Amino acid sequence: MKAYNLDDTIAAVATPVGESGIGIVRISGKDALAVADRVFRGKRKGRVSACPSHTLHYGWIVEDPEQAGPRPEQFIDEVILTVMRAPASYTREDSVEINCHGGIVALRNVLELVLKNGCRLAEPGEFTKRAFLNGRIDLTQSEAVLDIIRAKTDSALKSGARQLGGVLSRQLNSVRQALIEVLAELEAQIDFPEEELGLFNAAAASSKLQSAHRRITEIRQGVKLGKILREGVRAVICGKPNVGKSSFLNALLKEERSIVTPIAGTTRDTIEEVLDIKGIPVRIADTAGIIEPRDLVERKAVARARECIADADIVLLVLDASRALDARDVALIRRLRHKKTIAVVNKIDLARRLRRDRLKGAFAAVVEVSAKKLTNIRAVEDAIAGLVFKGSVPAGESMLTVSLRHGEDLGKAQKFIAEACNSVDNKSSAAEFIAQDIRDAVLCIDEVLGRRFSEDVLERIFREFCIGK
Ligand SMILES: Nc1nc2c(ncn2[C@@H]2O[C@H](COP(=O)(O)OP(=O)(O)OP(=O)(O)O)[C@@H](O)[C@H]2O)c(=O)[nH]1
Ligand SMILES: [Mg+2]
Repeated sequence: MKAYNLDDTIAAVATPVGESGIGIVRISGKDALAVADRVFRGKRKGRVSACPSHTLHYGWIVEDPEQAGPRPEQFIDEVILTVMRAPASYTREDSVEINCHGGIVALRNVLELVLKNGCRLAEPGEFTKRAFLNGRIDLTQSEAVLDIIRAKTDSALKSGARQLGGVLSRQLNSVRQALIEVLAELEAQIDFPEEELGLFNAAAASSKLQSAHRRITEIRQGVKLGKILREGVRAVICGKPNVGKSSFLNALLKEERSIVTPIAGTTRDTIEEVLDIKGIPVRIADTAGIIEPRDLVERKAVARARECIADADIVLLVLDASRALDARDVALIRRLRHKKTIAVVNKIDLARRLRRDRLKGAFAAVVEVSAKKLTNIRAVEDAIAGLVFKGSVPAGESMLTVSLRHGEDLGKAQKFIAEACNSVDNKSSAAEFIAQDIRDAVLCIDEVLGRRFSEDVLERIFREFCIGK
């Protein structure tokens, strides 16, 4: 395992590049306050390093603050500087945040000056990595930071915040604790087999193991949900030309995103947008309705539409209520029979020719709408959410953004627990083997919490972060 270097002082711009009111240069490490002394000239006399923790200081970033009376042209930026002393900071190290003006040049110059005065440029996620290595948060909480940054809907944000708040850590720690208790009893029995201490109560152990298994099942259910909240579901709108696919996308988006005309074959390429449907980020694509491509562009559009349908979690097949189903509709319906498909029967404001009974049994749901008059669009959203969650997003304990990594480790932990439980119930293996299974289960849980970690795993997690976080 690599020895993680926590001895140097890191710095980075923590805000996005571009013009903004404020931009922040963040510094963390044992020299953070000394570095601040070397670049900051406060309005009030005195060094930053002599200031108490959690104080704000107004002043200027200058090349050489010690020099008597630097001229204004030597001033780099007018700033507010925040001092946070270890351990009461994000990283648990001495930290300084410099609130500069948010221009690219101002920020770059301040950062360069800070780097020249004893800092190293931070790697992506290094501030959060330090928070983890210094023991302020565990690995699940570190990952939650990323979930919060990336959240695209309120539910995703809430879920990330719960995980950062330690809900998942507490649940896992309590399962871990229960396993350790059983393990201790088993080990006592292994160490003192002759003594009738009555230390190992098989029934009690079995019930503890079962309960641990059950609790991990609940946590794992959050895996699927968490993945949905983070990555969203993919939906695709397809159907024959001119049935109103683009109109329907616009109705869902409540804006004119896709071009709508009475001419068949208007949409010649796939258009993708993200919608928030009851907290689920839904990536939705409008496809070209072309069936017989006339040129290369249209041939490519058809290929793209097919790919989109193949990748989609949910297909929205738009049908025209004012026309009877024809062979092409039937062929499309047949092609979609392996997908989760919602039939969106559009143009119900017109005289009806499409027979309802022809659609029976072929779809996960059938919803009748008018994209033009915006009738019943909500019902489609309900149907989508229904397919994803079989109800709306629950806001309960289980709603945690458990990543795929956790899913795998927790699955392994469960296998070991089941094995151990089985052996206890059937008295089928020696105490040593049962103890080993429980130890392995604990190791898997430790992996998720980051009590044990490999450089690889850390690398993978923090690589996803932006610089400055
Ligand atoms: N009456 C009525 N007309 C509609 C409705 N939805 C769409 N239309 C009309 O149908 C025509 C085609 O609409 P589009 O949304 O471009 O259809 P599309 O399926 O995207 O067509 P392509 O991109 O060519 O495949 C336009 O003239 C729309 O105004 C509806 O609910 N009622
Ligand atoms: Mg279209």
